[in-house]
Amino acid sequence: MSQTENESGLPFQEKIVPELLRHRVVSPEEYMRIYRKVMENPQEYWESMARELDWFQPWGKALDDTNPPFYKWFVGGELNASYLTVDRHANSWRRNKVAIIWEGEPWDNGPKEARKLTYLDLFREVNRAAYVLKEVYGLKKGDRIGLYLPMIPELPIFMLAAARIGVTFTVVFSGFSAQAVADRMNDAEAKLIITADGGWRRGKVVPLKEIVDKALETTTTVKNVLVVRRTGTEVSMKPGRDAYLHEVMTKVPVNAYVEPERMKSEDPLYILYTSGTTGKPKGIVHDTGGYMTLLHSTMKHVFDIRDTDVFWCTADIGWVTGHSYIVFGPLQEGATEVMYEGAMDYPEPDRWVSIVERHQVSILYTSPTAIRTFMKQGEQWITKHDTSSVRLMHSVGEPINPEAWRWFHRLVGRGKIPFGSTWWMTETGGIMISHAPGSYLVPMKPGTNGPPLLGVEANVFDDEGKPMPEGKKGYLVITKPWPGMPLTINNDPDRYVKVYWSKYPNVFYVGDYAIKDEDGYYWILGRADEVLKIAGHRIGTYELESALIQHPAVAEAAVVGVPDQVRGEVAEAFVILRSGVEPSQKLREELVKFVKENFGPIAVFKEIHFVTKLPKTRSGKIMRRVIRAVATDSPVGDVTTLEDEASVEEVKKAFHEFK
Ligand code: 6R9
Repeated sequence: MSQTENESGLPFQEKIVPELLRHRVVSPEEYMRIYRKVMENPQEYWESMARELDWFQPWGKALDDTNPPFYKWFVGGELNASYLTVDRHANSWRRNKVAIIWEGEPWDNGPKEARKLTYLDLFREVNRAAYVLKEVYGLKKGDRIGLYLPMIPELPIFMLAAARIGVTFTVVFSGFSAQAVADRMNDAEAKLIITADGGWRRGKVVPLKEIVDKALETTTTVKNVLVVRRTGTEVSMKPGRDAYLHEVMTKVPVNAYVEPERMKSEDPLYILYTSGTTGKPKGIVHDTGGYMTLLHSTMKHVFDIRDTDVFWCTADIGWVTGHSYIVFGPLQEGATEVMYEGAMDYPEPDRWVSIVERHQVSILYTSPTAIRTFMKQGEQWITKHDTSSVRLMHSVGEPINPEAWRWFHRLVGRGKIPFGSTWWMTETGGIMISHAPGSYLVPMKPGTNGPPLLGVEANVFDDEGKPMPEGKKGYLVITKPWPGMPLTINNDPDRYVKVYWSKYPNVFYVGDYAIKDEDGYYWILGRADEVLKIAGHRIGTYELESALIQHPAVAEAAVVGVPDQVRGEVAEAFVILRSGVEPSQKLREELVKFVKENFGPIAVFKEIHFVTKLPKTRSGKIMRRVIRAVATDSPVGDVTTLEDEASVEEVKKAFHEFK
């Protein structure tokens, strides 16, 4: 079955099938009218969303803004995220409804291992896991734990178990290496880390336990390691410190019940580390009440979630997208969702299409990088399967180029279903700017993010904080507090104020470039700072530079992002070697390998160039703007603040030698 684009000659937006959907198709003007009405009192809107959750204790005030920017939502309210996602459904007609359809990686024309967990199963597993945390490890409200697990059901189960007893968790993406694990455990002061003997990824075992052992050489607070047996790989177990989950579980009653803690709305739920412009990753702390409210609102309006749906967010739980739209968002709605281990396109490019077909996925949430990879592999892998169950799609993580949008919309969206690009970030907790097929849907335009959601006030500012005219590029900002916003940066409230709330008074500075068009749609163009999005993974240039200079051959390094056809962006490094070290192709390869081992395999370099000088200001700061201009063949602009102009020539020469 192959369709041609626009076969009816109609523009995409008129080909939507309204009978499948709950939304009203509205014109941009009509949407803006509804939006402005809501924005006369956004707190009232957010309260109407919050009321649809189950609270142990209702809140008093919707927003406490007495100590900006440390806003608190739904003050006085009490609730529990584990209760909302698990108990609520296990105690309802959804008890025997499937919550999670899980497929593991060893894959041979289908999964070798698969699990289906109903809401009752999930309730039991989460309670038993909470019992382990509470009774075996003695953890209590306010303690912190780390999770370094592959994409197996134990990961959401332990997240929910921690939330149940008020333990704040921090998940480390399983593609990060020992240093990242150690830094995060130390900053979060984690007492326990839960990991696995390994995880499958593209036919190889990721040695998670081994990495944890290395990380624990430099951690100060971690007392215990709990190990899930996943791959059966032989790992070393330190007596008194390490234990296997299945052994611990033999002591836990099948029907263990652990009372969910009454959490205050503003109590932290989790910490998630994310990259910024300088320094080590920031531990973004999310609250409970505001966060769960934003997720409910977006599951309803952006995803139009219903009991008949099979929801599939293809992200990894190690990133915020997985926290919000695999764990807390869909489960709070009592949805049936798909979760998978490994890669979407391994061992065959159509693994993901086979998942869609076999489970009749109806809502698909994926990334531009994934779509561009599928484009390269060819549409025959998609048309081989029936994907007509899909009724709604969105992408996330990076800007989507119109070609990729059109291609995917034609092939999987049959040229007619709603397909948006949801803009948000770790800090926002959930989606902020997006098409909303669950309520009012404005016509789609390939590549856009659409208008801000109801309740969210955004803008595009110039350097002085004046709104940019339509069609002009500026800095994306959020101008009103929203539920789901960070509580703070862990251990560093000053940094929270400085990074997000200091460029403009009382306005949240995002760090993205954007354009607002004549219809009020936003087009987010990419980061305005030293943050890369490699295949949608957020990585600071600073982190890659630090990884490079740990190599004994490297004296200095500057990393910039350059465009890449599939991954959106990749890194390009300019390296000064220590005296006496000779540049060579072998060394280049060694450095790439070194960074992958020491930072993580998600670091993808286009090239590593050797130079003897880097463009710096007189105060010694590397001018990445100049380097990026060279690496993207664009004009270098003003270089009057440079210490040594010859450095630019040298970077140019190095770049052109290896283009
Ligand atoms: C959810 C997530 C945040 C950064 C953000 C922006 C980019 C995310 C986007 C998008 C254009 C979209 N980004 N979604 N850019 N269109 N639909 O990705 O969080 O990892 O914190 O990254 O991702 O640059 O600033 P996070």
